[in-house]
Amino acid sequence: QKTVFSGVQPTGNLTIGNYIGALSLWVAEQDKHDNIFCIVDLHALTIPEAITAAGLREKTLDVAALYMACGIDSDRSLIFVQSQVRQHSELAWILNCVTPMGWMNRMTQFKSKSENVETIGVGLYDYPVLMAADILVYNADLVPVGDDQRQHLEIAQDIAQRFGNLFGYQFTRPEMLARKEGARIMGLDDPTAKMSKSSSARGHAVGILDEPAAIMKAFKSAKTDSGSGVDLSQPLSPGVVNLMAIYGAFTGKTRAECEAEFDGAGYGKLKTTVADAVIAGLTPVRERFHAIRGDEAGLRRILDRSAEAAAARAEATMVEVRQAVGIG
Ligand code: AQP
Repeated sequence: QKTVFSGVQPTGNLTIGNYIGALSLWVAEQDKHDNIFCIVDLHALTIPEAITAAGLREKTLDVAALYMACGIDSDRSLIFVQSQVRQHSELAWILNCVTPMGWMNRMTQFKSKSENVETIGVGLYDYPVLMAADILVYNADLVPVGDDQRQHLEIAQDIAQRFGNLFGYQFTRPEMLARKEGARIMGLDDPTAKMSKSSSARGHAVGILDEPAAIMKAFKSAKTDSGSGVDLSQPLSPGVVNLMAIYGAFTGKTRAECEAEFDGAGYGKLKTTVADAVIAGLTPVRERFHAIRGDEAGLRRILDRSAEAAAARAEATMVEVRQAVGIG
């Protein structure tokens, strides 16, 4: 069985981008693998201006409940909070020391995320090394993520290899697992920008927990193009492609099936049909979320139990890593 590792930062309200690119993929693959799913709260500290201590604690529990509401089964998968397993931070420091700054300087997400931050912390720059530690500490084989994380996964592969060359301990090379379609859902307001949970632009994102009326409203105002409907004799505009990708992800239909279904349809019809599919898909998730989140003691028990199991696995790796580098 292959080991799967992935995580989401407990920042903002998770969007259908997170759902399509990450969570729904985890669920679809869950039965095939040995799964480790983490709520990466240490990563959420990389933009400290955007969090408060109380807010971060709440959001961390929200995201854990959302994992389960989306279909992650705590009997089959570990679901835990990153900061509860100290080995992530320890390995991140060790990997920091073997990661050339030249590699880090190429990270495009750092460039785009630091644009809106007044004082850029070293942690934001170092985000990909902590992510590499998250993955490598479990010797994960597969990392199901959206397309925006491709570069970070590649640097994790490179760090693993460099560590092996320097110290002789070879981590498992982690491979990316991404959807063929829907690996990068774009903003409804601007189909050239990735849908992001930390964006505050109006009409940009659809939250997994949004109410049906809000979802319908967001799709009705989604940006398409100056045409009036789907015309397959012309190249489809990015906004229309994005709507079809969302529709495909929620209905299981291929791009070709979506195109055939909407050929000749007006944009109004396209938008409401996509919205209906999203509402139908998310309504049971929202209902389960409220039930799971309502039982906070039960949720904490699951997180504690998983963290203990994850820590035992991470520690087994760290024993070898410490030995390899000569510490501990
Ligand atoms: N628009 C997207 N389309 C497909 N997948 C996406 N993911 C994020 N946005 C999209 C995937 O969701 C997972 C969790 O991401 P994260 O919380 O670690 O941070 P991120 O990648 O930076 O995602 P966001 O939503 O943009 O968060 P903020 O705004 O907090 O930075 C990852 O697997 C990601 O690929």
